[in-house]
Order: sequence, then structure tokens, then C-alpha cells
Amino acid sequence: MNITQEFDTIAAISTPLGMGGVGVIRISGDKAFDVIKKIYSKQNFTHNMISHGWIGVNKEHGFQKVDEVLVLPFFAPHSYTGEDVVEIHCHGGINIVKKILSLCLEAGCRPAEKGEFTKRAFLNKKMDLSQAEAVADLIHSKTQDFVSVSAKNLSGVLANKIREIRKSIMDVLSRIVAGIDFPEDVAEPEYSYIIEELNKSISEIDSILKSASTSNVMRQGVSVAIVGRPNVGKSSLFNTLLNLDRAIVTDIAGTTRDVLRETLDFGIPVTLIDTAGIREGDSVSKVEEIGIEYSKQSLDEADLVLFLYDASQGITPEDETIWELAKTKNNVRIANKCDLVSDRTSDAYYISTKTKEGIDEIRDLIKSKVCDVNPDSLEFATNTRQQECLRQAKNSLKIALEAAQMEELQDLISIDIKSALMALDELTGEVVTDEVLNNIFDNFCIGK
Ligand SMILES: Nc1nc2c(ncn2[C@@H]2O[C@H](COP(=O)(O)OP(=O)(O)OP(=O)(O)O)[C@@H](O)[C@H]2O)c(=O)[nH]1
Ligand SMILES: [Mg+2]
Repeated sequence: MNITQEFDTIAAISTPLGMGGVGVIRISGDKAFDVIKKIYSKQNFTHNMISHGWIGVNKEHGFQKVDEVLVLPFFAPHSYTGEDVVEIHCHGGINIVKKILSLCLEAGCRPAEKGEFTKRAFLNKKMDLSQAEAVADLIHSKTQDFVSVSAKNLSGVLANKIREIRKSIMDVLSRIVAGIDFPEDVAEPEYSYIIEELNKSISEIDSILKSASTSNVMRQGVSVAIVGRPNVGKSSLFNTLLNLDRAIVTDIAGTTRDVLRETLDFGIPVTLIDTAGIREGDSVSKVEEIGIEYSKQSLDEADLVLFLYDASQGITPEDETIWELAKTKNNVRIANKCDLVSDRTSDAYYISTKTKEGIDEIRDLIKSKVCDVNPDSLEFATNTRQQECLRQAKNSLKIALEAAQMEELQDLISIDIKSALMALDELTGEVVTDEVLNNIFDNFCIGK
């Protein structure tokens, strides 16, 4: 499909809406240059060459200046979207970028939808679907490490690998089909050849899938819930680990009512959760009761539970009740307020959020218990959609392999090989439904 004919010209603010050094408005489509010429003080453009001038409005009494800008033109197909693209770099103020966008719209564009620039890049074959997904990953990346991994995919590492696998499967299929279509001229390939090639492709797919769980952890991160009785210092630990006064801390039992979440970069995203102190009794209000319910839910869902008790009071029966829940999970048992005690005979980790004793050890424990992934070992970062396509391809190849081992009719074997190819084509976006595409590009922001 040639979308330059199919689609109209779009424009959007491509930088975050806020005050900044520069703001960028991007225009893409057939009419990009007609549009810019209507609102820009200059009329001649050279591909990839920045020009300096003024955006403005043509009035009866002349050109009314709006902002001094740099304009960066790209001629199709040598642009991000593959269409004619113009970027206007203006001063970064909310009302300036909004004003220039409205001038673009008046001059013949329509507002771009979420991810529409990247969607056009994909449809114009400037990138495959795994690269388009890497763009979204880069933007949404919660950690520095995931930025590097997404950059690898953007540069086409995954796409190239899939292309390689696809090619060797295609070679097998072509030889089988040639044998079927021209039995007099072309001999059927040996079963041993089919088996060897399919085995190779399966192990290639396995090598990508092997890093799937690391990939998922790096993308989605892990959750760490701090639980315990009221007043043991959960919010104090939460604030200390965040290096921020995020949660309210008081000596009143039942201070925290709602679940608080903040994400930290521990190489992978770690969502730290502060919860309401768990207790029972008449003093518990309706609001606190709901908070306690949320605490139990957070404990249940967390990848790691930091169970906290007050070292100066020792383990109480109430602590024991909470520990019964916490101990079923991946956990760390922590005795807080160790600045108040000299006896340290428990096997818990003694810390003090007041003196900061033991806090670094807790950070290390979190890292070793839930962040033990090595981003350098991650050759391919895949998302769940891509993993599903790979699993489907592998299953079809395995069925084909078994059939080849039993020396079944090659016509039959070719059906499963074709299914494997379809699954790989879905991964790269060669064959993809509108629903899948919309799902992917809905995750983008406007202007990307
Ligand atoms: N001495 C000492 N006091 C602490 C320490 N950590 C917290 N506290 C005090 O303990 C009290 C309760 O702290 P919070 O962090 O609000 O406790 P919490 O577990 O979040 O309490 P709830 O939100 O009510 O469940 C506050 O007065 C804190 O200053 C510590 O390491 N040493
Ligand atoms: Mg609290």
C-alpha cells in the first residue's frame, strides 16, 4: 500500500507540552511543503538542510511574525515516515507550540493521532514492526538499561535475526514445493536435510525465547511491598529508599491509609509499595480497614515482601500474624528502629531509618532477590506479542519436524512450515491485523 497517496497530511507537537529550550512541531504527508510555505518566511527548501526564518500569518498589511524558528525539511522517501516531512523548531513555550500547530492545521493538516508518524514509517517500510515497538519501548523505558536494550532492537537486531530464521525456513519450503510442483525435474529434498534445517531454526527461536523472562522483568519491572504493623516505620523505610519525603510519617498508629507506589531504577524498574499498617480491633476505622485490605492485596501480589517489625518492641503476636502471610512469599525480615536496642539476637536484618544503619544492605538484598538480571546477557528484548509469535512458529516447526522424522508426505509437512512462516511474518508485521496495529500504536504518544 502506498500510504502517501492514501493518507492526508498530519501535524503534531512532538515535544512534551511544557516550558523548554525548544519545541518541535512535525508535519508529514503530501502537502507538508504546501503547508509550511503558507506560514513560513522562506519558500525554498533543501533536503536535510536547516533554514532559519519566521513562522507567521499573512495579513493584508503584510506578514505578521509569530516566532523565530529553524525549519528542517526531509523529502520523501528520505524521512522518518517515508513521506515529505517538515520539522519546525520553535521556542519551547506551551502557547508558542500550540499557536504554530494551529497555524499548520489552518494551512491544511489534520492533527496526528497517537503514534501516527511511526505507524506511517512502518506502513512505508521504513522500519518493521519490531523496530516500531522498540521506538515505544525507548520512549517508555523506565530504566537506563532498558534504553540500551530497546536501542538494539531499534537498530534492527531482532528484525535481522527473524529475517535470517525466516530465510532458512523459506529455503526448506521452496525445495519441498519445487519437488511437489515439478516432480519430474526436481527431486524431493532428503528428510535428513529437512530435519536438520528445522532443528536449526527451532534452536534459533529457542535462543531468542530463552531471554523472554529476563526481557519481561526488564520491561515490566518488579514490585516490592513493605508490610507490617502500624508504626513500625514502613513509610520511613519507603521514604529512605526513595531518598524523598514521599509518605507522611507520624508516631500515630494508622497514619498510612492508601497504598503508595513509586518506581526506582535498580537496573530494572522496582515499584516500591508503602502499605497501611495491618491490625485489627475496634480502633480501626472504615477507611483504615479498606487500606488494610489493600495492604494484604499488595502483599499477595508483590514479587518481594519487606516484612518490618519494631526492634524495640520485639516480635508481638500481631507481628506474627502478618509474618504468617509474608513468609509464604519471597521475603526479607527486617527489625527496624535498631538505634533503640542493643540486643540483636534475631535472625532479622537490623536497620534504622533514623540513623540509616543497614539501609544499603536492604538495597543490596532487593537487588539480589528480585533484580538479578544481567542486561548485557540480553541479546534480544522481546515483548509478549513477539514471544507469542515465536512460540507459535516454534510449535508449527516442531509439528513439521515430527512429521519429517516419520517421513510423512512432504506436502503435509509444508503446511506446518507455512504456518511457522506466517507466525514470523506476524512478528515483523509483514502480515498483521488492524487490531494488532492499533493496539501497538495506541501505546504511543501523540507526535511520535
Ligand atoms: N527511633 C526510630 N524511630 C523510627 C524509626 N523509623 C521510624 N521511626 C518512627 O516511628 C514512627 C512511625 O513511623 P512511620 O514510618 O510513620 O510508620 P508506619 O509503619 O508507616 O506507620 P503506619 O503508616 O501508621 O502503619 C515515627 O514517629 C517515626 O519517626 C527508626 O529507625 N528509629
Ligand atoms: Mg505509614
